[in-house]
Amino acid sequence: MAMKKKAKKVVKNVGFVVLALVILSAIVYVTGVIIGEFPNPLKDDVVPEPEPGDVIVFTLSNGGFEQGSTGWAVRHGFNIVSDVFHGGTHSLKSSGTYYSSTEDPNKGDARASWTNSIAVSPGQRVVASAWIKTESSSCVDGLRIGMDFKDSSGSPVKVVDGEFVKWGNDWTYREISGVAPAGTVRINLWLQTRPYACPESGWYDDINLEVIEPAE
Ligand SMILES: [Ca+2]
Repeated sequence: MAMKKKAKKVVKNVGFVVLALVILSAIVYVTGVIIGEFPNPLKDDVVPEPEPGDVIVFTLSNGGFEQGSTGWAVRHGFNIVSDVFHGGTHSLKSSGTYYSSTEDPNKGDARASWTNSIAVSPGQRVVASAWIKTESSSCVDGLRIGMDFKDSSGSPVKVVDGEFVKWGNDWTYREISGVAPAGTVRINLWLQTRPYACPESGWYDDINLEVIEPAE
C-alpha cells in the first residue's frame, strides 16, 4: 500500500515539474517573439542562410540613383536630388503628396518602384536592402521598402513589407528577404512613404536587390 502511495506521489511530482517546464517554455517563447529574438511563425519568413554554391542570377542596377531615374518609376511625391545622398552624389527624395484611389483613380500609386519586372522562379531567394534618411516629424510610420511576389496573372502570391524607418532618423539600413513561393514568375520592388501627405521629406539611396538561385 505504502509503495503504491509513494509511486503515486512521484508521478504527481513529475507531472508538476513537466507542467512547470511547459509553462516556462511557453513564457520564454512568447517573450522571445515579442522582443524579436525568435521568429514569429505567423509573420516572419524563414529564409535560409547563404550556402556555398548559391548563384546570384540578378543584381539591381542604379540602386544609388547615380544614373537619375533610369530603371525607376519616379511618381508624384518623388524626385532625384543631389544635395542629400548616402553614396555617390544623388538620392531619391520623397516629399508629401496627395493620393486617393477613389477620388483620383488616374493619378497612380504614390509609391516609387523599380519599373522593370524582375524574373524570379519558385524556390529562389530574394534579398533587398536600402539606406533611408528621414526628417523629424510628428507623422506616424515613415519610409520603407517592400516587394510583391507575383504570379503570371499579376496577382501577388506573397508580400514582404519592410520595417519603417520612422520619421527623424539619420541614414538607417534596412534589409528584407523572402523565398519565392510556388507560382511566382516575377517580383515588384517598391518604396513607400507613409503617410503620403506627411509634409516632411525622406530619402532613399544605395538600394540593392539580388535574386539568388540556391545551391543544389
Ligand atoms: Ca546615391
